[in-house]
Amino acid sequence: MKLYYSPGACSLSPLIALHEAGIKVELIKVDLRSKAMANGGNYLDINPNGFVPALQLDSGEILTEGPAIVQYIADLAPNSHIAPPNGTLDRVHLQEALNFVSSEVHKGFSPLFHPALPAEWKAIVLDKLSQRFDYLAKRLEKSEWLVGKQFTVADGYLFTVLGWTVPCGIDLSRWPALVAYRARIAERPKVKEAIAAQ
Ligand SMILES: N[C@@H](CCC(=O)N[C@@H](CS)C(=O)NCC(=O)O)C(=O)O
Repeated sequence: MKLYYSPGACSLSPLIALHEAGIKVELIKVDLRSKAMANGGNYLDINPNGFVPALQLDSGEILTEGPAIVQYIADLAPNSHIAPPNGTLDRVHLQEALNFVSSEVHKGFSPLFHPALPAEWKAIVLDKLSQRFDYLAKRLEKSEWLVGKQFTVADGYLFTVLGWTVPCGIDLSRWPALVAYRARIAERPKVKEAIAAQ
């Protein structure tokens, strides 16, 4: 399999899932501006939307959308227990968490990476993200992980996007539970490996 990725982007989330699952893949780096791939091709031929991540299976089939990709990876390695089994209510809670991280946090950050973002809009975006962080911090004060009693792919995804508080100049120390959560995940050997692999 091949994972199309860009250092620091949301593709770190499937990379964490792959390391936690013990699955080896070929990494193909993508320049998100030019859409050029490190192996010489045009990434738009892989994903016409131009965004990472994409996972290419050995059959050649391509999967896109981070929340779908991490669940596919987790199901390839059920003994890694990074997703509750399909058909359980906990699996629905995992999908709930992945969707929340995707639509409320990941895409909440996205305007902040746009250089032409007007100041008034930026203030609205930061306020909305603060509300999401308040909610997540309350949850993570009571529970170590987003779903169930152990690390799942939803934690790898939230860890990834919370990392963007640094380049976006958001002071995460306002939410000590989120600082502790990120530190807990950063200590995981497989997460360290994934970060280094980028
Ligand atoms: N809906 C996609 C969004 C992925 C996404 O936003 N990727 C960003 C990096 S974090 C990207 O590649 N942006 C470059 C672009 O959109 O051209 C998913 O959830 O996988």
